[in-house]
Amino acid sequence: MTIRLYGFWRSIASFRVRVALKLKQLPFEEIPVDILSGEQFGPDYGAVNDERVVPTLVHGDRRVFQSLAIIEFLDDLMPEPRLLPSDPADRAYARSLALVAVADAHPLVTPRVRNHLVKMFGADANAIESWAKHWTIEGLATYERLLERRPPAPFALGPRVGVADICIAGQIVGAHFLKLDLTPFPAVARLADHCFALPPFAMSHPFEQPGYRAAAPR
Ligand SMILES: N[C@@H](CCC(=O)N[C@@H](CS)C(=O)NCC(=O)O)C(=O)O
Repeated sequence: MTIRLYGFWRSIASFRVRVALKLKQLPFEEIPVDILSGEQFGPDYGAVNDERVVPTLVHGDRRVFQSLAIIEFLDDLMPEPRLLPSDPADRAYARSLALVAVADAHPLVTPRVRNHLVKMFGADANAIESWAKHWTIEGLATYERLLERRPPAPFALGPRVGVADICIAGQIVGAHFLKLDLTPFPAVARLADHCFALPPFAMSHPFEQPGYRAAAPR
């Protein structure tokens, strides 16, 4: 059954799902939704996703949104390689690590938040960049503290790559967009090196997507 992924080259949440699909070697077709031009608010995508955000994964007559829910759905669909550990405590830890980016750091730098800052408070390009850098660095600093306490070996939960690594890698992608220096976050940087050495991560990076070449990187 064909899997369709509504996503966008620049979207960190789409990156997370792309990596999961590729780790599981599930073929999929990606349908771009240009969230910078507002295509997510149009009637076509409105019929697909009521939240008006990417990604959405379509599998048969099932539509799943929210990257973490999608990744868990993929784990049920194709259990190997498992992206969430089966041990309850490890699974909770993996989800906690994932949610630092998914629920706390990443939402603050999405287009809807940036656009609202411009519209409501007159933020200019410098202010927006400084906002994005601030919250991206906060996320990286949180991960650094967490990874210092439980050092990756070599991935966050041990020898197998999983959902926590995918979400931490997404935070690194945010750092790449903003050209942030990762020197203050050595544990995060080491984990990123391990992740991006794997083709599913490297091939899913926004800078490797066809849309990146067509657009001026922001
Ligand atoms: N928590 C959601 C985040 C979804 C999200 O905010 N996606 C962004 C792209 S990374 C988006 O579509 N933004 C559109 C907007 O902000 O208007 C997930 O993990 O799927």
